[in-house]
Amino acid sequence: LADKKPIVGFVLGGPGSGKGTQCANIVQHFLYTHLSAGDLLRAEIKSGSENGTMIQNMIKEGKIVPSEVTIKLLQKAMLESGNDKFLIDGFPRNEENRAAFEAVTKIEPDFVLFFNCPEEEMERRLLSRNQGREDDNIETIRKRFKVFLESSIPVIEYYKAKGKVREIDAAKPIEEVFEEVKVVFTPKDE
Ligand code: UP5
Ligand code: MG
Repeated sequence: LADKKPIVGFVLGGPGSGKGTQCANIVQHFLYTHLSAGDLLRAEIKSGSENGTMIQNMIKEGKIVPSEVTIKLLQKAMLESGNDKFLIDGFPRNEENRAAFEAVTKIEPDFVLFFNCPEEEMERRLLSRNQGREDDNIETIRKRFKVFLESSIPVIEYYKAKGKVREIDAAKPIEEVFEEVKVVFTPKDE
């Protein structure tokens, strides 16, 4: 990481848009390491770290965890992976996340995947996920949608203005979404 600039793609989209599902597909076909910021934060809660309670409370409220916490976890995971190509899933979620990541790591994303999906469909998916996530209840889901619209959409707009956004219609079945995703990777990797 120190001597070579890694290749980074941010994977953004609303709660339940399919970021994690599609990243799992991508890493089976392309040589990227998938880092979900949400998964790293949930692992941090489980590990019993001193930040755990704070993180848990913020996730329950659909709020964005302070960027220094998330960035530290991402940097550690990047280093430990030994890879130099990353899909960073669910981060950055606001302008402050974005600016802090670029300032701290000196990394700018090569591309941004944006999974665009209507709220009704995302809500349906989250309510039927059944994986025991503390934020998959209708009250928290509404808060997550609001934070996405107010704080995360501006990040996507920022990268759109830089020509980095690859927008995917995420409302289709998983396999059809992946067909669209593959196109983004294939010309670059061949
Ligand atoms: N599913 C997926 N694709 C489907 C399709 N095409 N058709 C039908 N069903 C589909 O998918 C969700 C569900 O839908 C699954 O059951 C799946 O099978 C099905 P998934 O791939 O998990 O969607 P994803 O977009 O990853 O949804 P997720 O709930 O993980 O998104 P969030 O962005 O809400 O969650 P995340 O884990 O990124 O963040 C959670 C919280 O952590 C945030 O609210 C915030 O409080 C905190 N956080 C931070 O503070 N900072 C960060 O940087 C990151 C997170
Ligand atoms: Mg996810």
